[in-house]
Amino acid sequence: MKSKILIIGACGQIGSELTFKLRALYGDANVIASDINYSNLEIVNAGIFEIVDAQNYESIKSCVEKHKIDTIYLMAAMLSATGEKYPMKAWDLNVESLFHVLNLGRAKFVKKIFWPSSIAVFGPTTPKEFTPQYTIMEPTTVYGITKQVGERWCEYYNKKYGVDVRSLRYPGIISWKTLPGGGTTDYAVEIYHKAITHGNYECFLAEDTELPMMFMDDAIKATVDIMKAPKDAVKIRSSYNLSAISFTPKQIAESIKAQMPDFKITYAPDYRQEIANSWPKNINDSYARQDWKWKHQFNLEAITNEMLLQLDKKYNQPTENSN
Ligand code: AKB
Repeated sequence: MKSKILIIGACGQIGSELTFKLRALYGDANVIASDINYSNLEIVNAGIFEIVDAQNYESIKSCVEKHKIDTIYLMAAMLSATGEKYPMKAWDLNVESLFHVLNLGRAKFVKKIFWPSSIAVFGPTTPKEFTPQYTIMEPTTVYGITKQVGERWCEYYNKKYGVDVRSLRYPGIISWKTLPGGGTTDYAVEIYHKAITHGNYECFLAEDTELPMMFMDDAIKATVDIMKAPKDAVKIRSSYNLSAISFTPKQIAESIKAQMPDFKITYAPDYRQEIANSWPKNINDSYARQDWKWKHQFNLEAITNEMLLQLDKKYNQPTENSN
């Protein structure tokens, strides 16, 4: 029997692309997209869409019952930069939504759950190079605190109640379809948009700030792969380190300049610099590579090629189907 999937937060950067991928894999009728509002019309109009409030247990449960859902991807979250502006809102959204979904798992309404964690679980006392799976974790952002506490609860619900919850520590995700919102790594998406629309970019991080990053296609592949893996292969039930590439603003600017020699970058670090400084430069994800055979595909050059190609089409050669 095919699983019936609910994506909560389907209008967002990762949720929207995950929706299209899961529909391609499992069929339109088996993947229900949901969000708190109709903010992404491409998703709203693309298939079954429900309004679901991730902070309301009954709202999620009634959607689960209505569509006989057995698998939830909980993609709704407030990210690091916005979380620093609204600490309590970030705590409430990120933690309450996770509890609701874990409790639906515990009560056997759903069989399988995906919940994203982040490199934000690490902090200034974590080793910055080749950050191990098991290491010091003292996050200094509200977002990081919610992700770390969430990881602990995922593991707890798995060990105590047998809930099949699976999780990845996403790095910064680069994509061209839907803009990210409120993250510290967002610069690595904005820079491509501004390169195409303005030919220049003012970066809110310093030129030598190295952070772990990944192309959306790789992030979606990792998400699908960990959810497809046999239960016993998923040995870590807090969250897996996940890695592809790392680069600095200067390096991404150079890769853009290789294709657009006139592109100019300037630097005006703001409050997000401190957040970035607290995170690892690169990540050791050997457990994911061993346990469920994770492998990334896109390097910086391939990402830049694809981003500039797609954004040029989007802004300079719009078609009826462009969003
Ligand atoms: C953010 O910058 O807050 C996110 C993340 C690394 O989880 N992209």
